[in-house]
Amino acid sequence: MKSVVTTVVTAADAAGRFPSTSDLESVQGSLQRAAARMEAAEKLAGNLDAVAQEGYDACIKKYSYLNNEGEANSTQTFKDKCLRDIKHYLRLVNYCLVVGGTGPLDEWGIAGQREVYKALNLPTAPYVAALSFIRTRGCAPRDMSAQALTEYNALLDYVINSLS
Ligand SMILES: CCC1=C(C)/C(=C/C2=NC(=C\c3[nH]c(/C=C4\NC(=O)[C@H](C)[C@H]4CC)c(C)c3CCC(=O)O)/C(CCC(=O)O)=C2C)NC1=O
Repeated sequence: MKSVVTTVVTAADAAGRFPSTSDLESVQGSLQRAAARMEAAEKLAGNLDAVAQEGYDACIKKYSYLNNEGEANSTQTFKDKCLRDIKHYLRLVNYCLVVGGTGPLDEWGIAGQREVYKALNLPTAPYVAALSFIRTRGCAPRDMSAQALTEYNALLDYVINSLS
């Protein structure tokens, strides 16, 4: 599993050197943000189903053609899979918050996603709409502290970007 520590150590290793001062500073910076990330992970986990549902509802409202016959939200199975996909992304965001790096998203969410959606003939814009809506909904201090929200939003931006 890739984390802030393994990323830095692997890079230094590959270059045949010990981690430099700036490598260590980046690890230290990440460790200092760990409390904020853990808070975000905990709050997200506690509310994940409701957050995913809101994102799903917003994206289907925006792209209501998806409900038409033959489209990707037209059957109960498809609806369930769509909501499940949004939950997958949120769960991966959660793992990234815990490990302090984008490894889980990169390896399990983003690698190959374009090919999968293309093969299944699924548009990515509704995913972007769902996650962007979710991005606008998080609110500090109501949902989590400002620092935690910054960490959470950065990962949402990262996924949104990968799908845009
Ligand atoms: C852990 C990371 C992970 C992701 C991200 C993931 C996505 C994912 N979504 C899939 C299907 C699917 N995903 C959707 C989703 C949608 N329907 C809509 O109207 C919208 C466009 C969209 C929701 C925003 C649908 C309808 C299918 C089934 C498509 C089909 O069978 O033709 C499939 C094919 C396998 C299956 O049917 O379960 C994968 C791999 N799987 C994973 O393991």
